Amino acid sequence: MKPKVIVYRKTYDQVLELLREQCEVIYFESVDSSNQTAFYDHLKDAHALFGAGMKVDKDLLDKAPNLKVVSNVSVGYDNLDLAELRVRDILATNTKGSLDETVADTMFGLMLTVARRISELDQFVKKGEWKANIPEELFGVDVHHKTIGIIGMGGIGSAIAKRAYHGFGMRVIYHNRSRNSDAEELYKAEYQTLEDLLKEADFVCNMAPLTAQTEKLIGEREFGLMKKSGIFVNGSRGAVVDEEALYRALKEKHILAAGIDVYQVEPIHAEHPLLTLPNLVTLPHIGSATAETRLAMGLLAAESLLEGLNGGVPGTAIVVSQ
Ligand code: 8YV
Repeated sequence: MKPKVIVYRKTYDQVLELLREQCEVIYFESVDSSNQTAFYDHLKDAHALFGAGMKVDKDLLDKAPNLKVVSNVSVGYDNLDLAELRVRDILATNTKGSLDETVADTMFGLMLTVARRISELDQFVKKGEWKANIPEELFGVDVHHKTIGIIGMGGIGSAIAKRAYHGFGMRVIYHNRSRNSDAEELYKAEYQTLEDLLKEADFVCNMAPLTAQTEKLIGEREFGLMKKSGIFVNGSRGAVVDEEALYRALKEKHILAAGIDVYQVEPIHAEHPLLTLPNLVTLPHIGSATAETRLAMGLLAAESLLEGLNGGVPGTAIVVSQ
């Protein structure tokens, strides 16, 4: 009898084929009110869950008495109730290490777009407004040789530091739960308190994971500590930022500009005040969204799931069974 795996998010055929080698796969490209009953019916005898973003908490786990593995196709795992998983002896895994470079590319793209006003000037040309030499009021700011403050020096933060130090000659300062000696050695990264980082950085790049301790970590006080010439970018989770404080900081020009790829509520509502700000560049949570990387994430998540079902503890384990 093959173990039963529910896939609740669209993934690649190669990933499904890998899972089907050892499992019965119940595949939902997405789960919503139209198929939620079917999803819960299958959950009753499912041994593993595979997907990204679904809240896996007591309510859901009470409906899944046979669950052994939850495989997150994401590096973030704020959707998982780790205490409930641990007490039920359920292995949880993520896709750490498979998306660092791609997300770091996205964050640098966002930083450059904000700093050099690329979105705004693209529209300026396309609307036929380019009539003569560009006036200074449309100039952007330099990125190279400035100071980048990275909040969260994990795999993605380190990949950002690599680009900053080697690619743009930037000074790297960082704040993290613990010191990162590799980043300090490889990229001359300097550990700072959050307060000092916010005061010193020209670019503040948030990659802190969302936890009970980091919810609204960046709010009015923190934006107030930043330079008025400072640029803020967020690529981890929207809830790490107080969005009302971000709106006021940009509207009242306490900071120069910002770029965000993540939001407290996703998708962000078309009428949201943030979307009215000319000094904010927005992306639709595409940090890891390249076909190559999403396939690599899916294959890693599938391998982790299969290893877990076979009694192993993959390197991507977050919650190790007792
Ligand atoms: C998700 C992300 O993988 O990895 C994360 O934590 O936020 C994204 O890369 C994506 O949104 C779900 O497919």
